[in-house]
Amino acid sequence: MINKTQLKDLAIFNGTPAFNEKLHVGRPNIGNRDRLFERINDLLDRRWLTNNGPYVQELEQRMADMLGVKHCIPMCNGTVALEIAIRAAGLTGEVILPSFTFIATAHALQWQEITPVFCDIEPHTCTINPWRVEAMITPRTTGIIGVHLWGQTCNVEALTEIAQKHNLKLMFDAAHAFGCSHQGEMIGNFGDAEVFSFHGTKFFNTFEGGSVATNNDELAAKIRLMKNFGFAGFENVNYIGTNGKMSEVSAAMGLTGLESLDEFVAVNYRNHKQYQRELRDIPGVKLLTYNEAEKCNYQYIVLEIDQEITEFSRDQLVKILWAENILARRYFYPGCHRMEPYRSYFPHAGLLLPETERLGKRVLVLPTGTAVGIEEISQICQIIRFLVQHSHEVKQKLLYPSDESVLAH
Ligand code: T4K
Repeated sequence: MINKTQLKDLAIFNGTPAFNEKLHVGRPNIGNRDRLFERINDLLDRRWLTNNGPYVQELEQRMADMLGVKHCIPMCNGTVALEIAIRAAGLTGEVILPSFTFIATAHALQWQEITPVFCDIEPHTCTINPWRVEAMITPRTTGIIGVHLWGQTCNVEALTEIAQKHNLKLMFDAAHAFGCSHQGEMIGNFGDAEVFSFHGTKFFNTFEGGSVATNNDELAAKIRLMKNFGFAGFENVNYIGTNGKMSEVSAAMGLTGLESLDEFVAVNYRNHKQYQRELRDIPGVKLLTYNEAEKCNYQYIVLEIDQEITEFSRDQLVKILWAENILARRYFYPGCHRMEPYRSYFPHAGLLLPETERLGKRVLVLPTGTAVGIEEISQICQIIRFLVQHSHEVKQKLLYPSDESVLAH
Protein backbone atom coordinates (compact mmCIF):
# COMPACT_ATOMS: atom_id res chain seq x y z
CA MET A 1 0.00 0.00 0.00
CA ILE A 2 1.28 3.46 -0.90
CA ASN A 3 0.71 5.69 2.11
CA LYS A 4 -0.34 9.14 0.95
CA THR A 5 0.89 11.54 3.64
CA GLN A 6 1.48 14.73 1.68
CA LEU A 7 -0.40 16.50 -1.08
CA LYS A 8 2.42 15.85 -3.51
CA ASP A 9 1.91 12.08 -3.03
CA LEU A 10 -1.41 12.39 -4.83
CA ALA A 11 -1.26 11.38 -8.49
CA ILE A 12 -3.32 14.40 -9.50
CA PHE A 13 -0.43 16.55 -8.18
CA ASN A 14 2.16 14.39 -9.98
CA GLY A 15 2.64 11.70 -7.31
CA THR A 16 2.73 7.99 -8.18
CA PRO A 17 -0.74 6.51 -8.78
CA ALA A 18 -1.89 4.21 -5.96
CA PHE A 19 -2.54 1.41 -8.45
CA ASN A 20 -0.56 0.33 -11.51
CA GLU A 21 -3.62 -1.28 -13.05
CA LYS A 22 -6.95 0.48 -13.41
CA LEU A 23 -9.45 -0.52 -10.73
CA HIS A 24 -12.92 -0.66 -12.33
CA VAL A 25 -16.43 -0.51 -10.97
CA GLY A 26 -18.37 -3.48 -12.32
CA ARG A 27 -15.66 -6.05 -13.00
CA PRO A 28 -17.53 -9.28 -13.70
CA ASN A 29 -17.86 -12.04 -11.12
CA ILE A 30 -16.68 -15.28 -12.72
CA GLY A 31 -17.76 -18.63 -11.29
CA ASN A 32 -16.01 -21.99 -11.64
CA ARG A 33 -14.24 -21.94 -15.03
CA ASP A 34 -13.97 -25.73 -15.30
CA ARG A 35 -17.73 -26.10 -14.86
CA LEU A 36 -18.30 -23.35 -17.44
CA PHE A 37 -16.00 -24.97 -19.99
CA GLU A 38 -17.64 -28.36 -19.38
CA ARG A 39 -21.02 -26.82 -20.10
CA ILE A 40 -19.71 -25.05 -23.21
CA ASN A 41 -18.28 -28.34 -24.48
CA ASP A 42 -21.64 -30.02 -23.87
CA LEU A 43 -23.59 -27.41 -25.77
CA LEU A 44 -21.14 -27.60 -28.66
CA ASP A 45 -21.45 -31.40 -28.71
CA ARG A 46 -25.22 -31.06 -28.65
CA ARG A 47 -25.13 -28.46 -31.45
CA TRP A 48 -27.96 -26.64 -29.76
CA LEU A 49 -26.87 -23.03 -29.43
CA THR A 50 -30.02 -20.98 -28.86
CA ASN A 51 -33.87 -20.99 -29.23
CA ASN A 52 -34.98 -22.19 -25.81
CA GLY A 53 -32.27 -24.84 -25.47
CA PRO A 54 -31.83 -27.15 -22.47
CA TYR A 55 -29.52 -24.78 -20.56
CA VAL A 56 -31.93 -21.87 -20.94
CA GLN A 57 -34.76 -24.06 -19.68
CA GLU A 58 -32.67 -25.29 -16.76
CA LEU A 59 -31.64 -21.73 -15.87
CA GLU A 60 -35.25 -20.58 -15.94
CA GLN A 61 -36.30 -23.39 -13.61
CA ARG A 62 -33.43 -22.78 -11.19
CA MET A 63 -34.06 -19.04 -11.04
CA ALA A 64 -37.80 -19.50 -10.55
CA ASP A 65 -37.13 -21.96 -7.69
CA MET A 66 -34.62 -19.63 -6.10
CA LEU A 67 -36.97 -16.64 -6.23
CA GLY A 68 -40.13 -18.59 -5.44
CA VAL A 69 -41.78 -17.10 -8.53
CA LYS A 70 -43.83 -18.91 -11.20
CA HIS A 71 -41.92 -17.58 -14.22
CA CYS A 72 -38.45 -16.10 -14.62
CA ILE A 73 -38.10 -15.95 -18.40
CA PRO A 74 -34.49 -15.60 -19.63
CA MET A 75 -33.82 -12.89 -22.21
CA CYS A 76 -30.91 -11.58 -24.28
CA ASN A 77 -30.44 -8.49 -22.05
CA GLY A 78 -32.23 -6.37 -19.46
CA THR A 79 -33.21 -3.61 -21.89
CA VAL A 80 -35.03 -5.91 -24.30
CA ALA A 81 -36.58 -7.69 -21.30
CA LEU A 82 -37.95 -4.31 -20.15
CA GLU A 83 -39.23 -3.46 -23.63
CA ILE A 84 -41.01 -6.78 -23.96
CA ALA A 85 -42.50 -6.69 -20.45
CA ILE A 86 -43.75 -3.12 -21.06
CA ARG A 87 -45.35 -4.13 -24.35
CA ALA A 88 -46.83 -7.38 -23.07
CA ALA A 89 -48.34 -5.61 -20.05
CA GLY A 90 -50.07 -3.22 -22.46
CA LEU A 91 -48.49 0.03 -21.29
CA THR A 92 -49.24 3.02 -23.53
CA GLY A 93 -49.61 6.81 -23.16
CA GLU A 94 -47.61 7.89 -20.09
CA VAL A 95 -45.66 5.84 -17.58
CA ILE A 96 -44.21 7.25 -14.36
CA LEU A 97 -40.64 6.29 -13.44
CA PRO A 98 -37.68 7.81 -11.60
CA SER A 99 -35.18 9.93 -13.52
CA PHE A 100 -32.41 8.70 -11.22
CA THR A 101 -31.80 5.42 -13.06
CA PHE A 102 -29.81 4.01 -15.96
CA ILE A 103 -31.03 5.45 -19.25
CA ALA A 104 -32.36 2.05 -20.39
CA THR A 105 -35.40 2.35 -18.09
CA ALA A 106 -36.56 5.48 -19.91
CA HIS A 107 -35.47 4.33 -23.37
CA ALA A 108 -37.46 1.08 -23.06
CA LEU A 109 -40.58 3.26 -22.92
CA GLN A 110 -39.67 5.95 -25.43
CA TRP A 111 -38.53 3.28 -27.92
CA GLN A 112 -42.22 2.28 -28.05
CA GLU A 113 -43.41 5.90 -28.13
CA ILE A 114 -44.66 5.76 -24.56
CA THR A 115 -43.95 9.03 -22.72
CA PRO A 116 -41.69 8.61 -19.68
CA VAL A 117 -42.85 10.91 -16.89
CA PHE A 118 -39.95 11.51 -14.54
CA CYS A 119 -40.64 11.42 -10.84
CA ASP A 120 -38.45 12.36 -7.90
CA ILE A 121 -36.83 9.91 -5.48
CA GLU A 122 -36.74 9.42 -1.73
CA PRO A 123 -33.37 10.67 -0.43
CA HIS A 124 -32.56 7.71 1.83
CA THR A 125 -33.20 4.85 -0.58
CA CYS A 126 -32.74 6.63 -3.94
CA THR A 127 -35.98 4.94 -5.10
CA ILE A 128 -39.12 6.51 -6.56
CA ASN A 129 -41.14 8.62 -4.13
CA PRO A 130 -44.69 7.16 -4.08
CA TRP A 131 -46.23 10.40 -2.80
CA ARG A 132 -44.81 12.26 -5.76
CA VAL A 133 -46.04 9.49 -8.12
CA GLU A 134 -49.64 10.05 -7.16
CA ALA A 135 -49.37 13.75 -8.01
CA MET A 136 -48.14 12.92 -11.53
CA ILE A 137 -50.98 10.65 -12.60
CA THR A 138 -53.00 11.99 -15.56
CA PRO A 139 -55.77 10.44 -17.70
CA ARG A 140 -53.01 9.19 -20.06
CA THR A 141 -51.10 7.33 -17.33
CA THR A 142 -51.17 3.53 -17.73
CA GLY A 143 -48.41 2.41 -15.41
CA ILE A 144 -45.63 2.96 -12.91
CA ILE A 145 -42.11 1.54 -13.14
CA GLY A 146 -40.18 1.57 -9.88
CA VAL A 147 -36.44 0.92 -9.91
CA HIS A 148 -34.84 -1.04 -7.06
CA LEU A 149 -31.73 1.09 -7.34
CA TRP A 150 -28.48 -0.40 -5.97
CA GLY A 151 -30.60 -3.38 -4.83
CA GLN A 152 -32.45 -1.12 -2.38
CA THR A 153 -36.08 -2.01 -2.78
CA CYS A 154 -38.79 0.52 -3.58
CA ASN A 155 -41.66 1.27 -1.23
CA VAL A 156 -43.54 -1.64 -2.83
CA GLU A 157 -46.57 -1.43 -0.53
CA ALA A 158 -47.30 2.25 -1.20
CA LEU A 159 -46.75 1.82 -4.95
CA THR A 160 -49.03 -1.23 -5.05
CA GLU A 161 -51.76 0.68 -3.26
CA ILE A 162 -51.48 3.64 -5.66
CA ALA A 163 -51.46 1.36 -8.72
CA GLN A 164 -54.58 -0.46 -7.50
CA LYS A 165 -56.39 2.74 -6.58
CA HIS A 166 -55.81 4.24 -10.06
CA ASN A 167 -56.07 0.98 -12.00
CA LEU A 168 -52.47 1.20 -13.25
CA LYS A 169 -49.96 -1.51 -14.10
CA LEU A 170 -47.00 -1.70 -11.75
CA MET A 171 -43.61 -2.99 -12.87
CA PHE A 172 -40.15 -2.90 -11.35
CA ASP A 173 -36.81 -2.47 -13.02
CA ALA A 174 -34.93 -4.91 -10.80
CA ALA A 175 -31.70 -4.74 -12.85
CA HIS A 176 -29.68 -4.30 -9.62
CA ALA A 177 -31.76 -6.49 -7.34
CA PHE A 178 -31.21 -10.13 -8.29
CA GLY A 179 -30.87 -12.08 -5.03
CA CYS A 180 -32.43 -9.28 -2.93
CA SER A 181 -35.57 -9.51 -0.83
CA HIS A 182 -38.28 -7.15 0.36
CA GLN A 183 -40.09 -7.91 3.63
CA GLY A 184 -38.64 -11.43 3.43
CA GLU A 185 -39.96 -12.13 -0.07
CA MET A 186 -37.58 -12.37 -3.01
CA ILE A 187 -37.57 -9.58 -5.59
CA GLY A 188 -39.25 -11.04 -8.68
CA ASN A 189 -42.60 -11.48 -6.96
CA PHE A 190 -43.86 -7.90 -6.90
CA GLY A 191 -46.07 -5.87 -9.22
CA ASP A 192 -47.20 -7.26 -12.57
CA ALA A 193 -43.60 -8.10 -13.49
CA GLU A 194 -40.03 -7.43 -12.40
CA VAL A 195 -37.11 -7.22 -14.80
CA PHE A 196 -33.53 -8.30 -14.05
CA SER A 197 -30.31 -7.52 -15.89
CA PHE A 198 -27.57 -10.13 -16.07
CA HIS A 199 -25.09 -7.86 -17.86
CA GLY A 200 -21.39 -8.55 -17.26
CA THR A 201 -21.21 -5.72 -14.70
CA LYS A 202 -24.04 -7.13 -12.58
CA PHE A 203 -23.61 -9.20 -9.43
CA PHE A 204 -24.82 -12.26 -11.34
CA ASN A 205 -24.09 -12.28 -15.06
CA THR A 206 -24.73 -14.28 -18.20
CA PHE A 207 -22.25 -12.15 -20.23
CA GLU A 208 -25.27 -10.27 -21.63
CA GLY A 209 -28.69 -11.24 -20.38
CA GLY A 210 -31.76 -10.48 -18.37
CA SER A 211 -35.10 -11.95 -17.41
CA VAL A 212 -38.71 -11.09 -16.66
CA ALA A 213 -40.13 -12.53 -13.46
CA THR A 214 -43.88 -12.72 -12.97
CA ASN A 215 -46.55 -14.75 -11.21
CA ASN A 216 -49.05 -13.89 -13.94
CA ASP A 217 -49.46 -16.92 -16.29
CA GLU A 218 -51.19 -14.96 -19.02
CA LEU A 219 -48.53 -12.25 -19.06
CA ALA A 220 -45.78 -14.89 -19.05
CA ALA A 221 -47.34 -16.67 -22.05
CA LYS A 222 -47.44 -13.40 -23.97
CA ILE A 223 -43.84 -12.57 -23.08
CA ARG A 224 -42.65 -16.00 -24.21
CA LEU A 225 -44.26 -15.46 -27.61
CA MET A 226 -43.04 -11.88 -27.95
CA LYS A 227 -39.42 -12.77 -27.24
CA ASN A 228 -39.56 -15.29 -30.11
CA PHE A 229 -40.98 -13.05 -32.88
CA GLY A 230 -44.53 -13.93 -31.77
CA PHE A 231 -44.20 -17.51 -33.06
CA ALA A 232 -46.64 -20.06 -31.64
CA GLY A 233 -45.54 -23.18 -33.49
CA PHE A 234 -43.43 -23.30 -36.64
CA GLU A 235 -45.63 -21.32 -39.00
CA ASN A 236 -48.04 -19.46 -36.77
CA VAL A 237 -47.35 -15.94 -35.55
CA ASN A 238 -49.76 -14.50 -32.96
CA TYR A 239 -48.27 -11.14 -32.00
CA ILE A 240 -45.79 -8.62 -33.20
CA GLY A 241 -42.65 -9.89 -31.55
CA THR A 242 -38.92 -9.40 -31.48
CA ASN A 243 -35.83 -11.44 -30.77
CA GLY A 244 -35.32 -11.44 -27.02
CA LYS A 245 -33.94 -14.96 -26.66
CA MET A 246 -31.05 -15.87 -24.41
CA SER A 247 -28.36 -18.06 -25.99
CA GLU A 248 -27.15 -21.36 -24.59
CA VAL A 249 -23.67 -20.04 -23.87
CA SER A 250 -25.17 -17.24 -21.77
CA ALA A 251 -27.32 -19.76 -19.91
CA ALA A 252 -24.20 -21.92 -19.32
CA MET A 253 -22.54 -18.89 -17.72
CA GLY A 254 -25.70 -18.27 -15.69
CA LEU A 255 -25.96 -21.83 -14.40
CA THR A 256 -22.30 -21.72 -13.42
CA GLY A 257 -22.73 -18.32 -11.74
CA LEU A 258 -25.74 -19.54 -9.76
CA GLU A 259 -23.52 -22.23 -8.22
CA SER A 260 -21.21 -19.49 -6.87
CA LEU A 261 -23.87 -16.98 -5.90
CA ASP A 262 -23.35 -17.37 -2.14
CA GLU A 263 -19.64 -16.81 -2.61
CA PHE A 264 -20.27 -13.62 -4.65
CA VAL A 265 -22.55 -12.30 -1.91
CA ALA A 266 -20.02 -13.20 0.80
CA VAL A 267 -17.23 -11.30 -0.99
CA ASN A 268 -19.45 -8.27 -1.63
CA TYR A 269 -20.58 -8.30 2.00
CA ARG A 270 -17.00 -8.53 3.24
CA ASN A 271 -16.02 -5.64 0.95
CA HIS A 272 -18.98 -3.55 2.04
CA LYS A 273 -18.11 -4.07 5.71
CA GLN A 274 -14.51 -3.16 5.02
CA TYR A 275 -15.56 0.09 3.34
CA GLN A 276 -17.95 0.75 6.23
CA ARG A 277 -15.20 0.29 8.82
CA GLU A 278 -12.61 2.31 6.97
CA LEU A 279 -14.85 5.20 5.93
CA ARG A 280 -16.42 5.49 9.39
CA ASP A 281 -16.44 8.98 10.88
CA ILE A 282 -15.08 10.74 7.79
CA PRO A 283 -16.96 14.04 7.82
CA GLY A 284 -18.96 14.75 4.67
CA VAL A 285 -18.62 11.19 3.31
CA LYS A 286 -21.66 8.97 3.73
CA LEU A 287 -21.70 5.32 2.67
CA LEU A 288 -25.04 3.87 1.61
CA THR A 289 -25.91 1.05 4.01
CA TYR A 290 -28.22 -1.87 3.37
CA ASN A 291 -30.94 -3.39 5.52
CA GLU A 292 -29.20 -6.49 6.85
CA ALA A 293 -32.51 -8.07 7.85
CA GLU A 294 -33.18 -8.57 4.12
CA LYS A 295 -31.32 -10.61 1.53
CA CYS A 296 -29.03 -8.35 -0.43
CA ASN A 297 -26.31 -8.71 -3.07
CA TYR A 298 -24.23 -5.76 -1.73
CA GLN A 299 -23.11 -5.06 -5.30
CA TYR A 300 -22.89 -1.28 -5.08
CA ILE A 301 -20.60 0.79 -2.87
CA VAL A 302 -22.32 4.16 -3.05
CA LEU A 303 -20.89 7.31 -1.45
CA GLU A 304 -22.63 10.60 -0.97
CA ILE A 305 -20.31 13.59 -0.75
CA ASP A 306 -21.38 16.70 1.11
CA GLN A 307 -19.28 19.48 -0.37
CA GLU A 308 -20.30 21.88 2.40
CA ILE A 309 -18.10 19.75 4.65
CA THR A 310 -15.47 18.26 2.34
CA GLU A 311 -14.93 21.55 0.45
CA PHE A 312 -13.99 19.63 -2.70
CA SER A 313 -16.91 18.44 -4.84
CA ARG A 314 -17.94 14.91 -5.82
CA ASP A 315 -16.65 15.66 -9.33
CA GLN A 316 -13.27 16.78 -7.99
CA LEU A 317 -13.06 13.65 -5.86
CA VAL A 318 -13.80 11.47 -8.91
CA LYS A 319 -11.03 13.27 -10.83
CA ILE A 320 -8.55 12.71 -7.99
CA LEU A 321 -9.49 9.02 -7.73
CA TRP A 322 -9.17 8.49 -11.50
CA ALA A 323 -5.64 9.89 -11.34
CA GLU A 324 -4.92 7.15 -8.77
CA ASN A 325 -6.35 4.59 -11.25
CA ILE A 326 -9.49 4.15 -9.14
CA LEU A 327 -12.20 4.49 -11.78
CA ALA A 328 -15.10 5.61 -9.56
CA ARG A 329 -18.35 6.21 -11.48
CA ARG A 330 -20.93 8.99 -11.23
CA TYR A 331 -23.97 6.70 -11.61
CA PHE A 332 -26.65 7.99 -12.49
CA TYR A 333 -25.57 11.52 -13.23
CA PRO A 334 -27.05 13.75 -14.60
CA GLY A 335 -30.40 11.90 -14.48
CA CYS A 336 -32.38 10.73 -17.52
CA HIS A 337 -34.24 14.07 -17.71
CA ARG A 338 -30.94 15.80 -18.51
CA MET A 339 -30.05 13.42 -21.34
CA GLU A 340 -31.37 13.51 -24.90
CA PRO A 341 -34.01 13.25 -26.14
CA TYR A 342 -35.65 13.89 -22.77
CA ARG A 343 -33.72 17.12 -22.09
CA SER A 344 -35.25 18.63 -25.24
CA TYR A 345 -38.69 17.08 -24.74
CA PHE A 346 -39.01 18.18 -21.09
CA PRO A 347 -36.64 21.11 -20.54
CA HIS A 348 -38.23 22.05 -17.21
CA ALA A 349 -38.49 18.52 -15.75
CA GLY A 350 -35.73 19.29 -13.25
CA LEU A 351 -37.99 21.72 -11.41
CA LEU A 352 -40.01 18.79 -10.11
CA LEU A 353 -36.95 16.67 -9.28
CA PRO A 354 -35.09 18.41 -6.44
CA GLU A 355 -33.78 15.21 -4.80
CA THR A 356 -32.69 13.77 -8.14
CA GLU A 357 -30.81 16.97 -8.95
CA ARG A 358 -29.24 17.09 -5.47
CA LEU A 359 -28.17 13.44 -5.28
CA GLY A 360 -27.05 13.35 -8.91
CA LYS A 361 -24.33 15.84 -7.99
CA ARG A 362 -23.30 14.10 -4.76
CA VAL A 363 -23.20 10.37 -5.46
CA LEU A 364 -20.35 8.19 -6.69
CA VAL A 365 -19.82 4.44 -6.92
CA LEU A 366 -16.60 2.66 -5.90
CA PRO A 367 -15.16 -0.69 -7.04
CA THR A 368 -16.18 -3.94 -5.37
CA GLY A 369 -16.87 -7.57 -6.35
CA THR A 370 -14.60 -10.57 -6.54
CA ALA A 371 -11.97 -8.62 -8.52
CA VAL A 372 -11.32 -6.30 -5.56
CA GLY A 373 -9.35 -7.28 -2.44
CA ILE A 374 -9.45 -5.82 1.05
CA GLU A 375 -5.98 -4.24 0.70
CA GLU A 376 -7.18 -2.35 -2.33
CA ILE A 377 -10.22 -1.17 -0.39
CA SER A 378 -7.97 0.00 2.45
CA GLN A 379 -5.88 1.96 -0.02
CA ILE A 380 -8.96 3.62 -1.55
CA CYS A 381 -10.32 4.53 1.90
CA GLN A 382 -6.93 5.83 3.06
CA ILE A 383 -6.86 8.22 0.10
CA ILE A 384 -10.39 9.46 0.78
CA ARG A 385 -9.62 9.96 4.49
CA PHE A 386 -6.41 11.82 3.64
CA LEU A 387 -8.30 14.05 1.19
CA VAL A 388 -10.93 15.00 3.74
CA GLN A 389 -8.30 15.59 6.43
CA HIS A 390 -6.58 18.03 4.06
CA SER A 391 -9.69 19.24 2.31
CA HIS A 392 -8.84 22.93 2.45
CA GLU A 393 -5.35 22.52 0.97
CA VAL A 394 -6.69 20.06 -1.63
CA LYS A 395 -9.32 22.56 -2.70
CA GLN A 396 -6.73 25.35 -2.87
CA LYS A 397 -4.34 23.26 -4.88
CA LEU A 398 -7.06 22.24 -7.32
CA LEU A 399 -7.91 25.91 -7.77
CA TYR A 400 -4.31 27.15 -8.01
CA PRO A 401 -2.24 24.23 -9.32
CA SER A 402 0.99 26.22 -9.61
CA ASP A 403 1.00 27.38 -5.97
CA GLU A 404 3.98 25.36 -4.65
CA SER A 405 3.49 26.55 -1.06
CA VAL A 406 0.31 24.43 -0.76
CA LEU A 407 2.19 21.28 -1.75
CA ALA A 408 4.38 21.49 1.30
CA HIS A 409 1.36 20.63 3.50
N1 T4K B 1 -31.99 -0.79 -15.75
C1 T4K B 1 -30.99 -0.44 -14.92
C2 T4K B 1 -31.34 0.22 -13.62
C3 T4K B 1 -29.66 -0.71 -15.25
O1 T4K B 1 -28.66 -0.35 -14.42
C4 T4K B 1 -29.39 -1.36 -16.49
C5 T4K B 1 -28.02 -1.61 -16.87
C6 T4K B 1 -30.47 -1.71 -17.31
C7 T4K B 1 -31.77 -1.41 -16.90
C8 T4K B 1 -30.28 -2.38 -18.63
O2 T4K B 1 -29.79 -3.69 -18.51
P1 T4K B 1 -28.88 -4.32 -19.71
O3 T4K B 1 -29.61 -4.11 -21.01
O4 T4K B 1 -27.53 -3.63 -19.66
O5 T4K B 1 -28.80 -5.78 -19.34
C9 T4K B 1 -23.12 -0.38 -17.43
C10 T4K B 1 -23.80 -1.59 -18.03
O6 T4K B 1 -23.54 -1.68 -19.42
C11 T4K B 1 -25.28 -1.62 -17.82
O7 T4K B 1 -25.67 -2.97 -17.98
C12 T4K B 1 -25.65 -1.20 -16.41
N2 T4K B 1 -27.05 -1.10 -16.22
C13 T4K B 1 -25.01 0.15 -16.09
C14 T4K B 1 -25.32 0.57 -14.70
O8 T4K B 1 -23.62 0.02 -16.20
P2 T4K B 1 -21.75 1.55 -18.50
O9 T4K B 1 -22.01 2.47 -19.61
O10 T4K B 1 -21.37 2.14 -17.20
O11 T4K B 1 -20.76 0.39 -18.95
P3 T4K B 1 -19.17 0.37 -19.03
O12 T4K B 1 -18.81 -0.25 -20.33
O13 T4K B 1 -18.62 1.71 -18.70
O14 T4K B 1 -18.77 -0.68 -17.91
C15 T4K B 1 -18.84 -0.38 -16.55
C16 T4K B 1 -17.56 -0.80 -15.86
O15 T4K B 1 -17.43 -2.19 -15.84
C17 T4K B 1 -16.30 -0.26 -16.48
O16 T4K B 1 -15.55 0.36 -15.45
C18 T4K B 1 -15.56 -1.45 -17.03
C19 T4K B 1 -16.15 -2.63 -16.31
N3 T4K B 1 -16.33 -3.81 -17.16
C20 T4K B 1 -17.35 -3.81 -18.05
C21 T4K B 1 -17.57 -4.90 -18.85
C22 T4K B 1 -18.70 -4.90 -19.85
C23 T4K B 1 -15.48 -4.88 -17.04
O17 T4K B 1 -14.55 -4.85 -16.23
N4 T4K B 1 -15.69 -5.99 -17.82
C24 T4K B 1 -16.71 -6.05 -18.72
O18 T4K B 1 -16.89 -7.08 -19.39
O19 T4K B 1 -23.08 0.70 -18.33
